[in-house]
Amino acid sequence: MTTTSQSSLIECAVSAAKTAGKYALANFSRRREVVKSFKHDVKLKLDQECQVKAISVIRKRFPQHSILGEEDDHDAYTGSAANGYQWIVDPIDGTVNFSHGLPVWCCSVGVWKDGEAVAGVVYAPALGELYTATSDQPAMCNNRQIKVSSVNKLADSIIMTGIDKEFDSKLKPLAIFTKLSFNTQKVRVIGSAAWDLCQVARGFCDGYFESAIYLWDIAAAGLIVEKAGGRTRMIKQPDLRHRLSYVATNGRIHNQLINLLTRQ
Ligand code: LIP
Repeated sequence: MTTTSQSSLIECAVSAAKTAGKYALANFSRRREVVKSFKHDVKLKLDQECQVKAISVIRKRFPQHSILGEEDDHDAYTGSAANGYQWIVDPIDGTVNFSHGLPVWCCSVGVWKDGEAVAGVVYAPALGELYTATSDQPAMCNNRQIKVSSVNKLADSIIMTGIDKEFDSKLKPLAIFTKLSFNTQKVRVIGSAAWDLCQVARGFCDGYFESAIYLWDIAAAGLIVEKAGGRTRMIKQPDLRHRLSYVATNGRIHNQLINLLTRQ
């Protein structure tokens, strides 16, 4: 891929993420307008409105590309476009945080070509943080290069994780949380996978794992981790609902973390 096309992709992804993120922040007083409530999740009107904002930016610049958004009717999704480009959008990642007024939430826009991430943007407007990466440019936070940590022992690490939306149906996330707690320095559950992954990328923590996360949560931030010198792995590939199991680390503790997670 030519550098020009990468720069046009990242420019559009930044514009889409910032348009959606700024709209969410400007409408923060409407954060409690709920479309549907679940026991451990919520769907907001602003989720839908921010996705429309982001997609309108993408469609205007790349009308031939396919787009997968968290708020879509996923049964209607027809997969990546004939030209191989797929935009993957989470308009508000950390929706429950956002709805309660917590500042840790972000808009994630990933661009994949033939199934490989080529550009990723994570914009956390309430924190003033813009994370970017392309397959041929390093990971940046607010235009400053970021790198993963040098922690090389799992026992000395902070691992970010999450409790998935449907955890009532199984206790697996809690069992993993317990196992991680005994084998790391600390485990953190912040509530925004894309932001968590960006903390691995900038070396503020050392790994991330969720047993049930969605493609739009990791599509941009996974590339940002890799371009910051880290490693990622889909332990379970996306199912028909785009749900998967995902690990990301600073590279140095990668095998230690995967061995712990896969050990009975
Ligand atoms: C959230 C993720 C988080 C996960 C939550 C939820 P959403 O995404 O960012 O890591 O633990 O269950 O999936 O729903 O806020 O876009």
